[in-house]
Amino acid sequence: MSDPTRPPAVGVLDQGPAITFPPGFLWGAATAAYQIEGAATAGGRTPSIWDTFSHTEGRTVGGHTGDVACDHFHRMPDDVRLMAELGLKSYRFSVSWPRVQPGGSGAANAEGLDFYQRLVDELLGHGIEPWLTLYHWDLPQPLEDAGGWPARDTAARFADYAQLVADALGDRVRYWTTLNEPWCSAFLGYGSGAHAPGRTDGADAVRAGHHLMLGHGLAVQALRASRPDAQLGITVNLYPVTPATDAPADADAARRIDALANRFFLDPVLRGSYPADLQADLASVTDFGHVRDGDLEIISTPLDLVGVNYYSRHVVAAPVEGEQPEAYWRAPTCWPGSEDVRFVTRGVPVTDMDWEIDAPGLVETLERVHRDYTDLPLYVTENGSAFVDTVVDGQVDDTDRLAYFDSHLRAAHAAIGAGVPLRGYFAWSLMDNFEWAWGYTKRFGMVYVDYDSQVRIPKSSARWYAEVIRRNGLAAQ
Ligand code: IFM
Repeated sequence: MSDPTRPPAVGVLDQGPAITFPPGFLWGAATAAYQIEGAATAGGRTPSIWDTFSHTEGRTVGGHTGDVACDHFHRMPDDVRLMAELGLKSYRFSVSWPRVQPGGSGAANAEGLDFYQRLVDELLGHGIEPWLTLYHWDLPQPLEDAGGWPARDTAARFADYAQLVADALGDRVRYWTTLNEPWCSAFLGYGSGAHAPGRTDGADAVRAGHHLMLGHGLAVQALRASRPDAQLGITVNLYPVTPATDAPADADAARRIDALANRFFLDPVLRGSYPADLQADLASVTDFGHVRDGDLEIISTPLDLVGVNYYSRHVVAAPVEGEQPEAYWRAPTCWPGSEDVRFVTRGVPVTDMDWEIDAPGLVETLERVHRDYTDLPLYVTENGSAFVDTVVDGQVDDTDRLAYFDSHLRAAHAAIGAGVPLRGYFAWSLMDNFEWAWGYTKRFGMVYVDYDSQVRIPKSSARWYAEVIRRNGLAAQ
């Protein structure tokens, strides 16, 4: 239930008229394998870095792990029925690499693949378009033991894995995302250590980012060769980065964080080069000697679409002696070479993650990608919010989350009006799930999950979203 003392979660964009999205707009919801599947040892699945990390004391809140999660592995047909009841046009899920290729190399695991074959068939049987993400952070542990993403060979392993999945599912899956949020894999996984594998080395984070993108490019080439009709893309998490004041030093702080958070990935993938200012900023961290001739051509292999995950904005300021950023994802070690930049809180309403609610930032982000980088179709592949939910009489009235969705969908519509070729929107998330280092303490779902009984309860936001899909738009407020 919403906290009546908290200021309303919307109000940053005008609320109001009924709006209609273009015909064929792809309405969906997203999840990720380790966050919902559970069944961590079923059918030959071996540990990923997230199994190891979550089983290491002190890494996740309450020592929570994805061992059981939402038990989606065993409840998949019911979960797909629920998606159909909500009227989803598409479902974005990720494949667990260690389930389909235990250990991260060698032959496919037929039992693991069978789960995704059944999932895809079930979706298609309900008229729901499957949208497959190959990598949502669950690197097989043996590949981490061999060096992880900072090691170049991991990129080649990823391309082999992509081929193996394409061989099994390419006849039925049209939409493919290679990586989900490579910034998180690289900079939370190897920089701040807040995510698996929990390493804390700025140069490794930069190398990891490069090899993730190299793996992406190699995977796109493999998929394109075997499935010419597939719609191929990558999903990046983007933030508008705003200086706290007009001071030139704050503007420079914003430039630096924008380079690390956004342009680090957008420029190589969509322009085939690293930004010169980023390389200069990182001079004390790395000489980019890990970038070999030809890498950037592979990384910028043409795509069919770009996925954007949007949650919030960064407001930053020049360093002040002795002040430290607080939240884990803003921790200095996330930002190699720019550790001293301050992240400023503006006092606007926040979600349960303490992320500022900023719907206009979605318009800015989409417009920027379209204006500065590409004419390709864009999709919001994740957008959503964590709030504290309470079950009252078997119902969850999540008005804050509903308002968040409403304001961001109005922003998405405004972006389309401004000429952005936005073709779809995926709510994060279909159901409550394992929120990484936060374990089960943060709920992002439109569907409430009782982790003891595994009962699912569609929240008010789910019923509201079903109506949005039905009318292909929003009713007047
Ligand atoms: O839960 C995550 C998801 O796995 C990736 N994008 C952000 C979500 C909320 O933190």
